[in-house]
Amino acid sequence: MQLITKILSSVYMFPYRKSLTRISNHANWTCKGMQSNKKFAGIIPIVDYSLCGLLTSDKLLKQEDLYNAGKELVDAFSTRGFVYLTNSGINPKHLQKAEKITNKFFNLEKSKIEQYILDGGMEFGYVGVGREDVDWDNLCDVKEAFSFDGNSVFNHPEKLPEDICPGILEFPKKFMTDCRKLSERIMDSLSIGMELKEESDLRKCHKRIHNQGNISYLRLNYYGSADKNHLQPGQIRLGEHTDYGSFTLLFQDNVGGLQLEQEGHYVDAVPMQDAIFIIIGESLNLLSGGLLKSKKHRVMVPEDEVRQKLARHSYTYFVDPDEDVVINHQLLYKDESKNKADFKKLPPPYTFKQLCLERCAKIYAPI
Ligand SMILES: O=C(O)CCC(=O)C(=O)O
Ligand SMILES: [Fe+2]
Repeated sequence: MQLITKILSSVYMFPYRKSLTRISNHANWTCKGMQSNKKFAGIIPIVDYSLCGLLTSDKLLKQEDLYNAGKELVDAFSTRGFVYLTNSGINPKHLQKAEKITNKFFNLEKSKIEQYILDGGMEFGYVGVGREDVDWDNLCDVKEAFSFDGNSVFNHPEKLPEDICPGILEFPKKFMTDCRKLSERIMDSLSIGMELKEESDLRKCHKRIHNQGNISYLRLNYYGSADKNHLQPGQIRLGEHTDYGSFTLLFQDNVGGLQLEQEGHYVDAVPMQDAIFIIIGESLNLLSGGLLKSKKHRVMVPEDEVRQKLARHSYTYFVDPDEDVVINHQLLYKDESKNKADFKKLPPPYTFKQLCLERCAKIYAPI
């Protein structure tokens, strides 16, 4: 009890965790009945990516290591749909910068922020409370966000709110470059781990990341203090949804609230120090012929009164296929028997762009 009080008071005193210190490190949790060499944080499989992460140069990267990590990732994504990736090599400084910029930007006067409102698409601009909702039948989600797509950050820096938030132009360049590089390594691991035919290599579906024709984007999510937002009973921070791209790299702070659907129930995704939470999106679920699972998730307000007072930050890097990729035609496996679809009877091609347009129409209220 004393320990819990101590932990909570340290979180309260440092509302946003100086060095992204999470509540505790769960790396050594194992689930009963699981093979002992598999590690879990609660229900989330942990994959150690040290041999393939960004600290390993392209030159030193070994196919064998990509294969081994790929097998572990495929095992986790095909059973659970998500993992905690440790030792990714993402520079912790990016997260410290993201924290500073997030605190600065979302505490500016609303009239300033609203000049940068998201207008068309989903990949660039500010979204305030009540503008975006994954489920309009229930109370609105209590969150704000700012999204940066690579095309804006790298090719149209004039679009960024540097005038009201100095530093917001530079930091996403480095962070997104690392996220892209890591994502490409993950794609290579998955292609090898899934034993895809060479022509179906996942990188071929993601050739234009950070350029026109691919909207992969970084999003700063800010869930304001629950007591200041006067939440109504039953109101939550982010409603139940699945992501719709290929996969999402999620960096969450130590406030908690993320929950994952598992066999009809929601289970807490307890924050894990220095790990990236990765979840499969609908497009990769389709492209893999259903092998990699795309799971529902949501963000709740913590029940604990101390934590409710904390603003929660998370940073999501959505890895999306190129807009013209047909997502409802399965990629080809080396093992012909896994290529289940009868290619003569395939449904009409449905591109990622079509999926995005449909989702945008559903989740955004008109300005
Ligand atoms: O903030 C979080 O932890 C989850 C965010 C999320 O699921 C999303 O933006 O799609
Ligand atoms: Fe999500």
